[in-house]
Formats: sequence, structure tokens, C-alpha cells
Amino acid sequence: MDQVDLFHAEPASNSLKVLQAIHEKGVPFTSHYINLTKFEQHDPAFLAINPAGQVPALLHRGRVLTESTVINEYIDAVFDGPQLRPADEYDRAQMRIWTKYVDEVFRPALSFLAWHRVIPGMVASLSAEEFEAKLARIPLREKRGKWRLAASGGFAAHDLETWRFQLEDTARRIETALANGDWLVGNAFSLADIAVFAMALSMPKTYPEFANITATPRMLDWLQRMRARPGVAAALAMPNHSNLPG
Ligand SMILES: N[C@@H](CCC(=O)N[C@@H](CS)C(=O)NCC(=O)O)C(=O)O
Repeated sequence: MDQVDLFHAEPASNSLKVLQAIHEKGVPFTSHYINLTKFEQHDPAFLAINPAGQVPALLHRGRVLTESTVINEYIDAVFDGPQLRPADEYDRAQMRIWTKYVDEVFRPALSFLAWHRVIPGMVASLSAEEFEAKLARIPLREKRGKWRLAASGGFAAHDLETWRFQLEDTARRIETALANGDWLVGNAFSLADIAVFAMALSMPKTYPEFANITATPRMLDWLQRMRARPGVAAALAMPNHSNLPG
């Protein structure tokens, strides 16, 4: 089996998504850790890999692939090992509804709320000039705006409230899906579980008001089942240098 190079941050969020797929499939890989707290994602060396300045990025046979959801489907399609996409086309479509929901709703809500909590402290030690210099290196315009708003504690109250509603809905959705079986789609472990777990794993700690033994008992069991999988456990055991949000 050939190997891949993976550029990633902590085993959390989008990096954890791809780390789980790689470990579950047993794909040999070289890990390149990008330290987001040191803004290494904006270093010219990394921008040469991903001009958007974001992790994860995969290098396979001299070609780069970005976007964690796309990377995971590619890994599953190209490498041997257990199948992570359901064979049944309807179930595969259901899996994609989950991965789309994670990318479009769940992950942004979680990410904006985490940035709101963490970024002001992270940039507090920088002078205004140093902060502007860091911003100037960010290739994506919308990311620059996100940094600026988060750093000043400037997210609108109604947005913060909407993101919290979305997290509450997400916990309910997960709980409802698990009424049909041990895994989110078609009674088999899939990329849907991988994508949702990458974002949901800390919810019982960070958002106990939404994910708890009374409101979401099946979700809590599923989180344990996920952690018990050797591939997922190996992904979670990757070095964790910070608690930076995605
Ligand atoms: N849609 C992309 C999003 C990638 C993304 O937002 N990555 C985050 C880490 S989870 C990142 O690189 N953040 C640092 C930054 O944007 O400066 C994907 O799914 O791979």
C-alpha cells in the first residue's frame, strides 16, 4: 500500500476527522504537525501546500487534496481496508447528509462559539501591530474577519444564540438517529460517525446542558463506543499540544 503525508493540527475538529479515517483504514502516513497557536498555517512553507492556509491537507502521489470531508471519501475510495462509506446508495446519501450537516451547520456553530471563548485570551499577549501583522498573512478574507471579530469579542448576541440553538438541535438529531441502531447510518460504522464524532466528542464537557445522560443517553453511549474503536483511539492519541478550537 502506498503512503500519504498528512498536514494536521491537534486531534480535534477537521484534523481529527481525517486522522480517524486514516487510522481506521490503516493507511500508512507521515504526520506533519502544524501549530495553529503559532500561526504556522500561514507560513509560506505551508501555504505552498494549501494556499487557503488551513489544515488538514493530504499529499498523495505528489498531489495535494484539501477539505476534510472530501479527503475522507478519497481515502476510503483509494485505499484498502474496512469500507467507511455504506455500499447501499441510499445509506451513502444519508451519510453525506450527515457530513454536509457537519460542514455547514454543526462545525461552524461549534467553531464560532469556541473562537468567541478562546481567541481573545490567545491574542491578548499580542500588541495591536503584532495582531495586524498576523492578520495580514491570512489568505482567506472571511477568516481574517472571523479573527478580528473573535479577538474583539465582537460576535453579535443573536448569532451566538443561533449557534447555541444549532448545537442543541445537533445533540437531538444525534440522539434521534441512534434510536435506530448503534451507528448514525444503516447500522454500520461510517464516515458519518467519524465526521460527527470529530465535533461532538467534547460536547458533554463543554455543553453539558445539551449533551447529558438524561437528554442524550444514546449519544453518550455512542461517544464511548467511538472512543473504544482502535482506529479512533489511535487518532485521539496523536500529540495534543493545545486546546485550540478549529
Ligand atoms: N472546510 C475545511 C475547513 C478547514 C479548517 O477550518 N481548518 C481549521 C482547523 S479545524 C484551520 O485550519 N484553522 C486555522 C485558520 O483557519 O487559521 C475542511 O473541512 O477541511
